[in-house]
Amino acid sequence: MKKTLLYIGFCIGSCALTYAQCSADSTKDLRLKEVVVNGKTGLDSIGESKPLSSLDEHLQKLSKVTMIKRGGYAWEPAVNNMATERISVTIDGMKIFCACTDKMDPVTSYVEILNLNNIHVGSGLAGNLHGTNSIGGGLDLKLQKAGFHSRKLSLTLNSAYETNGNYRVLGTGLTYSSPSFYMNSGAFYRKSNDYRAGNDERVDFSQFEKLNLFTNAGYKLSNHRALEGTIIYDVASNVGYPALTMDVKSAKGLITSLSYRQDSVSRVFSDWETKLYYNNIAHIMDDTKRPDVVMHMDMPGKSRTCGYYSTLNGKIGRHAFVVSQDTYYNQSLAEMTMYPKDVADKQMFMYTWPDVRTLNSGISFEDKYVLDLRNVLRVTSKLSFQRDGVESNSGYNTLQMYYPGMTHFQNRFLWNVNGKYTHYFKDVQLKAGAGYGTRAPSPTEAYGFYLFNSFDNYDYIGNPQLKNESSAEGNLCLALTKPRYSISLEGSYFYFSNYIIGKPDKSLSPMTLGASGVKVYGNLPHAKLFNVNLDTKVLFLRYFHWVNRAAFSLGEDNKQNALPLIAPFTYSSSVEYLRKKVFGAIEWQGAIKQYKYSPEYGEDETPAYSILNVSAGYDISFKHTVVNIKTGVENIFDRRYSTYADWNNIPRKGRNVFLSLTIHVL
Ligand SMILES: [Cu+2]
Repeated sequence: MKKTLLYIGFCIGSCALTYAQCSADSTKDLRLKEVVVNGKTGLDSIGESKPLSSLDEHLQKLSKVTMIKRGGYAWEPAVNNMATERISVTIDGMKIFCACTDKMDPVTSYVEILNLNNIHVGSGLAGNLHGTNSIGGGLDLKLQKAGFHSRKLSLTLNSAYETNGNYRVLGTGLTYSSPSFYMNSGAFYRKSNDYRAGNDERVDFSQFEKLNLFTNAGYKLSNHRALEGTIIYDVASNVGYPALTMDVKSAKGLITSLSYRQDSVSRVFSDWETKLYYNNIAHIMDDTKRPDVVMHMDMPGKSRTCGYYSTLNGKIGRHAFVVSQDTYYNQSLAEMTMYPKDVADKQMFMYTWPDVRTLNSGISFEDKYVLDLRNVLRVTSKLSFQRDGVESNSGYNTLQMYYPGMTHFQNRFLWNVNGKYTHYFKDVQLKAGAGYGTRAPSPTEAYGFYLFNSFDNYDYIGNPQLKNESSAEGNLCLALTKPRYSISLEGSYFYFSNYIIGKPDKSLSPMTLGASGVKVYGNLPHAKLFNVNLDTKVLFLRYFHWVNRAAFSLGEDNKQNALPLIAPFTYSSSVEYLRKKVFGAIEWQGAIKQYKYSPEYGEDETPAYSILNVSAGYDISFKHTVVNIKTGVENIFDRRYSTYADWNNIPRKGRNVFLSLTIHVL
């Protein structure tokens, strides 16, 4: 009886998590290959209104996720209005760190949508079990794996075209599965010229090209044990960044992993996974195509990470728990060589990331305690040790001039603890959570050296003596799920202590010509951030879905000044029609004027905007073949607009007509 109750409890728990929306979830069609708790999103790209759109475009449709845009490619994701430094982005639990000091290459730029099975969006401190230094939340990009099934071979061919930018997409995937071996491989290619903003205005330097190759394979050693491996090679070349002063010649990422999995370990322990991984990112910037370059610069960067994690799942009575131990070692190195116009003048060389090394090792724990059918308590905690510092002697000597007391390496202890209580009452789900956690400064914040930020026009210098930033978080969610409609209202509040941000230092003079000054990273006594999201879904006339979303955020520092890059009130509303093989959708999205903005960090009042998109699709199936055709028009009225998150107000795409064709041969 007890067991049955427990089982029902778990089922209710999982189902409610799937259907009610107390978690980030934006697509209608959830692929439940695995139950992901605390926020999940099925990445069923074919079911989307624009199937072969970039991963960035997929991400920006998700609740709580916003994208900071510096060009046509590689947007920077933010969760709960917190970007790279405060969130963790992992690929199947693997840690990867970008190699660009200007944030041109977020982790999400090294994968393709066809690599992924789903994206797990986690909010706040408990957002990502494998996350480190993440207080805002996390994205875990779960890779597509064919899995061990009965013998099957399938082939997918993808192609798409977009008029705006003459954007071409080609991709193919081959999947083989059998009871003891599987492999899925693919190649994906994208190329776009400069895109056009509304009113037919060309956005120079917004072109890009990208090739992605990937293979996942698995081999069953015995009934309960398997080996799995992944190789992804991704290379982007000739990428323009209209909002920045430089472009990218090439950004190469090699991502590899090997893991050992075992299920039914013992009566208590169910699954055990140990994964070893290594990734290498090489980033080369380029200013040779820009007109009027006062001084030519070479700015290569690299980031290499190796690590492992070992995760054990188990169940004792009403407790379902996960214990994970993980360690990684990262090297981040970036340099800059300046070539003066006059050949007689001396070249200048410096490290902008002086061979920063980070060793981080931690243990995390999650316990889900099913009190009874209606009440579930989840507690998560992570404790980690971090040793970081500067390996390069010349880089160390330079930084030491600014920080005489600085040591080569330093140790930090990081921890977080978080509790969430869920109550189910008929169709209503109530969640309340609270937590506290810390994060270490990023390589840029701690050791960056004269990094120019084109947003506020300041050079930035890191500060190795920064204290850890901490956050106290509270969140509340109320969701109602009926067969024909659902509503979810969710709010989160973060109170930061020792908030890390750059502040002007008048005693220093900038290195970049024309810069307004130098900012040095420091700890603000406190800052706060509040987010609220409302999501509704209505099913009507059998085949129509009406989906609405609204979000509002507010961020303030200790002097009640606005924090930078905080979204104003944004909304979207869409009606989708789906009947067997026919699909149609109309979507309206926009934002109100950005009343609260931060002039200190280079922001201005972004005007309100709204745009309209339409799309339609049709499936044709033969014996063993399914053909999916989709077409649509984005920004129908060719509005010229930019959002609060567009770096230096570069405008977004104007009218764009797309056509995609996917052929799936079973
Ligand atoms: Cu770069």
